[in-house]
Amino acid sequence: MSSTPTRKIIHCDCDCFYASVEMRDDPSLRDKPVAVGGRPDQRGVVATCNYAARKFGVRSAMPMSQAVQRCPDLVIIRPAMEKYRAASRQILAIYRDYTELVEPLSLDEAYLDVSSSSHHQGSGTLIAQEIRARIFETVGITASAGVAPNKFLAKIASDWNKPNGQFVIRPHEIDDFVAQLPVKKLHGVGNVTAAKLNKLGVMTCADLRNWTLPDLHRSFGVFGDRLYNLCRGIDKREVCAYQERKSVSVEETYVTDLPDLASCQRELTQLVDDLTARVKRVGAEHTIRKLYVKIRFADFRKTTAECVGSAIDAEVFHKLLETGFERHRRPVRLLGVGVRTADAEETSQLGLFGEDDENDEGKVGE
Ligand code: DCP
Ligand code: MG
Repeated sequence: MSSTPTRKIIHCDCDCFYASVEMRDDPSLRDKPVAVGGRPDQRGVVATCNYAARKFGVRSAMPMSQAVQRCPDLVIIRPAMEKYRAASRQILAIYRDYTELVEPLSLDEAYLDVSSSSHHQGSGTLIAQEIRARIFETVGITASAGVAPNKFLAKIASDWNKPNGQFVIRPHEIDDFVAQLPVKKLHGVGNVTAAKLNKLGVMTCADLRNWTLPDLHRSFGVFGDRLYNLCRGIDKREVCAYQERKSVSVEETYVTDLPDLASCQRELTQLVDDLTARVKRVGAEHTIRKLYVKIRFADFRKTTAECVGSAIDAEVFHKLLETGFERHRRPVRLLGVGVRTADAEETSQLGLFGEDDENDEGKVGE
């Protein structure tokens, strides 16, 4: 097969990031269940929660009112994004001491390619250990890390011994490790695809390996290629240090549902103004390729209407809103408007079968 040399990729992910920063700043929170997010009486959602709260079943993206039902003693803290951004900058600076090839995925998560690093004689294990120790000393929070020959495996590995742990997958261990993984763990396989596979009797990657490439193509289109490789532990994606942003958006969850299309149209105007300002701020005006409107209905169903476009156009957004609204015609709890930018095409390929439309109630903050 490929003769490219084995790479060493680290995926680093802080533990309950926003909550850890809050516990650092107020140690009396350490032994209590803590959630960071919006107010329960104003339809706030949980951005994250510490591990004590997770024991009660509290989770990211859950309505805060539900979180309080599960954990009546939950301490709720409003997000302080500036603090989290500052912590994130410190962490990034630590990563960059080990390699130029750092690809941040969010404020608390990044891939590092340390294949050419001379630290610790190039040992990914020791580099990851040192990075985690330095994050703890400098920022005062814990992080977990995965070390593996590619991004897909490094990401799974960082989750393996969470919190405050790390896990290494060496080249000769890949085959056995991946064989027993449930297909749901594969990058790009959401609930819908997993259900489809399970229905066909495919539970683990070992099951999936029985499928030929043409079979996978027939059932999954272009994504079939990716599945073929992933279930064998193959992932050639590079760590991209200078990534363009893929979309810019703004959204709002309303304290009371917007009852009809007319009230949504009224709110949309403000959102489009906010988006215009944001796109300008990040310098994305000339990379716009698509416009979209996202709607979350009162019954939590979500839809996205989008079209090709190269500039923000209020009229187009209003038409998209109408298209999206007509799909379910009921009160609306969340509206968002956004633009997709130049290099987004490739990644949107992974959102097959509409699975992006599940389980991603709006992020608080970013
Ligand atoms: N976040 C958010 N809304 C979500 C998910 C996450 O605002 N639906 C924010 C809060 C998190 C941060 O992003 O602290 C990082 O997200 P992670 O998915 O890495 O979750 P955590 O770091 O909180 O927990 P874990 O220990 O599972 O990584
Ligand atoms: Mg995290």
